[in-house]
Formats: sequence, structure tokens, C-alpha cells
Amino acid sequence: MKALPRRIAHLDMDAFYASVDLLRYPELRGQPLVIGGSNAQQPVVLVDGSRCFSRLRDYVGRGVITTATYEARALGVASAMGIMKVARLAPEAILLPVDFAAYRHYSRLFKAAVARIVPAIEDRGIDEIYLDLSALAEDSRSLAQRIKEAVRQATGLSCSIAVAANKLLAKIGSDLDKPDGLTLLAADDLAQRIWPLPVRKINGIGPKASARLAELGIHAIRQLAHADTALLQRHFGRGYGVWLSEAAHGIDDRPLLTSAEPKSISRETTFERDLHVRDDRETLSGVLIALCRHVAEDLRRKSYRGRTIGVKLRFADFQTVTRDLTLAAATADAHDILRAARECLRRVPLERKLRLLGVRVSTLATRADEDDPSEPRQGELDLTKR
Ligand code: TTP
Ligand code: MG
Ligand code: MG
Repeated sequence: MKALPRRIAHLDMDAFYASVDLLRYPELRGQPLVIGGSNAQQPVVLVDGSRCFSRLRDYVGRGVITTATYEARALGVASAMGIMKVARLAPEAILLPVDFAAYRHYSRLFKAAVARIVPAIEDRGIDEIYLDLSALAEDSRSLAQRIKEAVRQATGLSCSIAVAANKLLAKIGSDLDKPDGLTLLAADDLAQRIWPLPVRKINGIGPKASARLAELGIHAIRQLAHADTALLQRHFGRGYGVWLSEAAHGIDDRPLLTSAEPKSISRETTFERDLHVRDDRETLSGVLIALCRHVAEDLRRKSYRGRTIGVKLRFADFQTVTRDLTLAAATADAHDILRAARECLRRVPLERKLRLLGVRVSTLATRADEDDPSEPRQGELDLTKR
């Protein structure tokens, strides 16, 4: 039986950081706005309650912007541009500092809203996700429309979505009709809509590869699709050469990575006042025991064990140090973790006061990964310094 074609969507928020900031400063709507300043660009509230914003023409200094509204992009501004260059292109544009806490908050909100409609989601970072729509009955257009509305309801923000046969095409597609786009790509759209695009629109062809392709006279995806695979392999190696050719033909079988496997599990705490290792010995010891117990509980709840135990300390002057060690066998036991954490702490000079203490367990394995159930639960401490 032939497998049914997949329906994969890519969703990407429009001018994400700038759009989140516009929720707070709606009076800036319609103006060119650039995000990337420091605290000096924080708006000032005047006596009459109105706000005074920094303009780029007044900016002197280094740094790059994170993003810009579409009004600023119309003036030639783009992500990752130096602020001084942006100031020359758009002197009247407004500059705001980044506010990562706000972006993370809205990122969680839009992902939760989509998850209520589509359960199979691959998280691709702060403002984008892949969705597998294959198991749903509803047609792609009304589904995509419903997802866009849910995102707008939950956040007040717009996004662009494409639905295609795979991740590669969906990712290219979501960028085709920004902002507020809804793009459906069918198999026979490849030549018409994908092939005219420059090769760097393919996620996985970066600046280096596209420069080398340009040296071979290959600029558009159509040219890449018609290029001899053997030639591509000679210039880019066997694997990448084949991949380039397949990508240009819109072939991509990668599954969605729906449940992100954690690389580590950790707990940390910042003290209400800075603590001294000698004078506050008992408090610190209690905190360390509690952190190890919490990490052990997290590990057990998620059915993980870990072999690498680490500590993190931040001193009153904000200097941060970490130490870790690797055990002979993975553990989820609070006593094992505590023993190893204390061993790590012995390797840190502790003259200054502490403002933060953390415990991390990494090199994780799930129960299913453990092939030998008879292995000793509590391995010897292997004090190999890393
Ligand atoms: P993007 O999705 O690449 O861009 P965008 O959401 O601002 O605009 P678009 O409508 O074209 O999708 O990136 C998401 C956020 O990531 C962006 O708002 C700011 C941040 N970012 C950077 O900090 N530096 C960068 O170079 C890029 C590209 C993005
Ligand atoms: Mg975006
Ligand atoms: Mg993005």
C-alpha cells in the first residue's frame, strides 16, 4: 500500500521581536521600528504620561539589530545589520532595546495556542515551529486559517504559515508571502514557485555554500535542480552533493522531531542575600541537599538517569564557574548526585560570597537505553577531571 502524502506546515511569526514590542507601544504602529539597542534606548515617560522614544539618528556606538518592522525593511533595513548602518538607511526609525523575557513569554503563548489544534509540533526556536497535519481531516487552507486565528487570539500577533509535502518546502513556503501569509504548496508548484528562488532560500544552504555554487554559475534553485549530481559531489562531497540535488527537487523525508529530548536536567537558586561559604555553611548545605533532591525527582519523573554531575556557582561579582565529573554509571539517586556535587565543590576556591548555586545532571539516558539491567545502581565515583 502506498503511504499517504504528508502534510507538513511551517509557521513563523512576523517581525517577531518588533511585533511583541508594538503590543506594549501601540502608538508606534505604522512607523519604522528597529530592535537592538541597550538600556539607553529605553523609552522615557514624560510628565504628561506620553513616551519619548530614541531615534536612530541620535545613535552612536556599536552593535547589530535583531529585527525590524516591515516599514523599516522597506527602507533597506535587515536583521543582523550594524546599528550605525541602519541609522544611515533609516535615521527617523525608532530604536528599542531587546526584551527577551517578553519574547519568551509570547513564544510560549503562541506555541500553546497552536498545540491546542495540532498535537504534533516540532519546536524550532523562539518564533517558529513545524506542524504535522497529516493525521487531521480538515483541509489545509481552513486549518492554516484556524491556526493563524488562534495565534492572533492568544497573542495579538500575526504569523505566516505554509503547508507542503515536507519540512524543506514548508520552510521555504512560509517566507513566500510574509507578513500574514498563508501559502499552500502542491507537488506541481515546484517548478513555478520554488525553482525561480535563489539557492540560499533552501534551509541548509548557507552563505559559504551559496558562494561556491555561484562560482559554478548556479544561482537559482532551478539551476541546482538541473546540475549534474556528480559535479555537485566533486565540489561539495558525496553526502552534501546528493542532498543539494534532492533539496532542489523538493525531496525531504525528515520526520518532525516532536518531543525535544533534554540534554540535561538542572535546578538552581539565587539567594535573597549573598551567602558566605563559612558563615552560612548550614544554609548552603541545606540548599545543596534540596537542589540534589529536586534534580533527582525531575530525573525520576521523566524516566532519565545521568552520568555527568555538575555544579554552578555565581559569585557576588557575577563571575560564574562550573565544575563537573562523570560517574561510572548513570544515576537518578539524590545521594549519588549530592556526593558528586560535593566532590565538584571541593575543586572551586570559595573565598567570595555566593549569589547562586545550581546542580546539573547531563549525559542522560532513558531507562530504555539501558541494555544491562543488572548493572550496579551506584557506580564508583570516577574523578576524571574534564
Ligand atoms: P526571524 O523569524 O528570522 O525574523 P522576524 O520574525 O523578525 O521577521 P520575519 O517576519 O521575516 O520572520 O527571527 C525571529 C526573531 O529572532 C527576530 O524577531 C529577532 C531574532 N533574530 C535575531 O536576533 N538576529 C537575527 O539575525 C535574526 C535573523 C533574528
Ligand atoms: Mg519570524
Ligand atoms: Mg523565524
